[in-house]
Amino acid sequence: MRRALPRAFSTVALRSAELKLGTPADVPKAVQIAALDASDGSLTIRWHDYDQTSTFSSAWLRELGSVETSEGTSGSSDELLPPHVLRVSFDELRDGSAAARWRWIEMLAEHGTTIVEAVPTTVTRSGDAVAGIGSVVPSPARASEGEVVDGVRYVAELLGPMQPNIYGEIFNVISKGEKAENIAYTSLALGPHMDLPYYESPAGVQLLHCLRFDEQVLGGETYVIDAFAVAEAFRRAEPGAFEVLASVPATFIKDHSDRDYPVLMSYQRPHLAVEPLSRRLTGFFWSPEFEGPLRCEALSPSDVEAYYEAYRRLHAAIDRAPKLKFRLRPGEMLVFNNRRMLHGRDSFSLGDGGGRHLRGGYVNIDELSNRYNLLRRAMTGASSGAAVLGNQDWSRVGISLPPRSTPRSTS
Ligand SMILES: O=C(O)CCC(=O)C(=O)O
Ligand SMILES: [Fe+2]
Repeated sequence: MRRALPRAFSTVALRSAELKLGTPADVPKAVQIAALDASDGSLTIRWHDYDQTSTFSSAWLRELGSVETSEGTSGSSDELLPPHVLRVSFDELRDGSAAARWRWIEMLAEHGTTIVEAVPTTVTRSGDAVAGIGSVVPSPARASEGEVVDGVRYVAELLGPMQPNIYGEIFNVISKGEKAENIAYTSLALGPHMDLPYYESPAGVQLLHCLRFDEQVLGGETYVIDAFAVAEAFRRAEPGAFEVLASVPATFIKDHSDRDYPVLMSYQRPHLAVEPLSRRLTGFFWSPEFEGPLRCEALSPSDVEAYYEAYRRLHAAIDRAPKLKFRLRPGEMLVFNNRRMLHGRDSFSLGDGGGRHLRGGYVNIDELSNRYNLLRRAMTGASSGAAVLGNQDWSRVGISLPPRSTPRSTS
């Protein structure tokens, strides 16, 4: 069932926005308005019990009251389209204008996938302040001019600090045969998945920099799928199965103690996270290679059966979903939102003396959210946007920030 949230403003909520000191617990149960005036694009309230007048701009009120439904995101039609991708050159990001950085981050936040072209293997840092937005884009580069850093780190840090993880901050995707700590480090096919699903905070943005992809290598194409679009189409087609996968906790597990950095991590949660009032989708967790048996004691045998039936259906829907596929070329870096897009790869054979080498890393999803919010406000003046971050934020858009200077109070 879908239910729209009320759009009316509660006087209590408006009053709470006026609290300069204190917390929501200090807001009285009932708040009365003595006089209202709506003119000049703003609303002025004289409070009954306070010797105070508050003015709220209509833009601020619109943001406070706006509730976006899932319709209108990609995937609103039953015919799913392949994900969008923005291609941008490394030089444009490095030396370019604020507009280039904003376009890249906006695309990443709103559509989930970008490719940065011609990224060098290592980058020498130089004063990296971007004209006009220097203060909202804290650049690590400015603190360490002249330092030589990995290309993955350089691009990652345009978004925020790298996310440490069990594969190290920067990892190499090379076929290692028997010694592989992960199926990704073989030449086998990888079905659609997210990385680090057994973390409380799975990888946010994933970067995969192609260092080598020889012509004789057969296969090995990388692809992405918009999991949120698939889930919305799945909900329309199979509402019952959707609800099962939004309520039964799956088990995500990584049990590998025989490695340099031993790991035993497990996390239970439903595949689909939904906000309980509107049932809007806020998160998608899917990584079949890292899923273990259901473990919830509260489940009955029929719940377990329903889970596996629903699982098979969603698995098939993901399989059918349109993929955006790339045979990455050396220098290209695929940068995508691991919380919203599933990714995978075709199997490959190296051919005669061929090699395939990707270098990867992650940035926490909160860093993308932060950078997107700041740039959006600096570039457009808006304080909420249409990002689908998959970060389990109940506002769906991932952000609902108070505008910079309103409301104003006069005593
Ligand atoms: O080899 C690829 O194209 C992707 C590997 C992968 O899934 C990963 O490193 O997370
Ligand atoms: Fe992966």
